[in-house]
Amino acid sequence: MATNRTFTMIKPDATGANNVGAITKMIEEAGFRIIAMKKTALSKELAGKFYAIHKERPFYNDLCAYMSSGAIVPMILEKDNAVEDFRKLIGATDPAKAAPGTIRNLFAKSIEANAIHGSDSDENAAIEGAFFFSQFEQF
Ligand code: RTP
Ligand code: MG
Repeated sequence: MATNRTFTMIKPDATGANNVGAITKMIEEAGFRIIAMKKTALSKELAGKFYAIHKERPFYNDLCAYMSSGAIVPMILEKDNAVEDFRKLIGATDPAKAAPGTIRNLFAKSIEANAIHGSDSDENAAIEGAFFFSQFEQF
């Protein structure tokens, strides 16, 4: 996959609060093009697979329960320097530390229910995008 792509997922707290439109608007206004998008949900088992990298972390079980607690909106996004620029747009993991005007500053409820995911590398962006979308769903 081209290195100008990243993967994101609007999390259950934000879909539950009807913030999908507001968040998607911020993403587009920041210059990202939506290449793939859908509304779906994860079982606890699939959430565990998606976040397998965090298996040994103390928050892993809570995270899997939380990520399967409601609807999610996964997306593949395109922009120059996508991974790094998107992490800046969403802000720090803990909304109390997220810079003003970032998506997590505006919409996250807690360090766990923090509104949105953003891939941390080009390699993970490709893996995570392929977890949710086939090549025929990317435009
Ligand atoms: P993400 O992968 O979702 O974009 O978030 P991130 O890189 O900013 O943070 P990461 O360390 O990868 O953690 C993944 C997600 O786990 C939840 N978390 N809970 N209770 C806690 O201390 C804690 N720490 C992290 C968050 O939902 C975080 O986004
Ligand atoms: Mg992460």
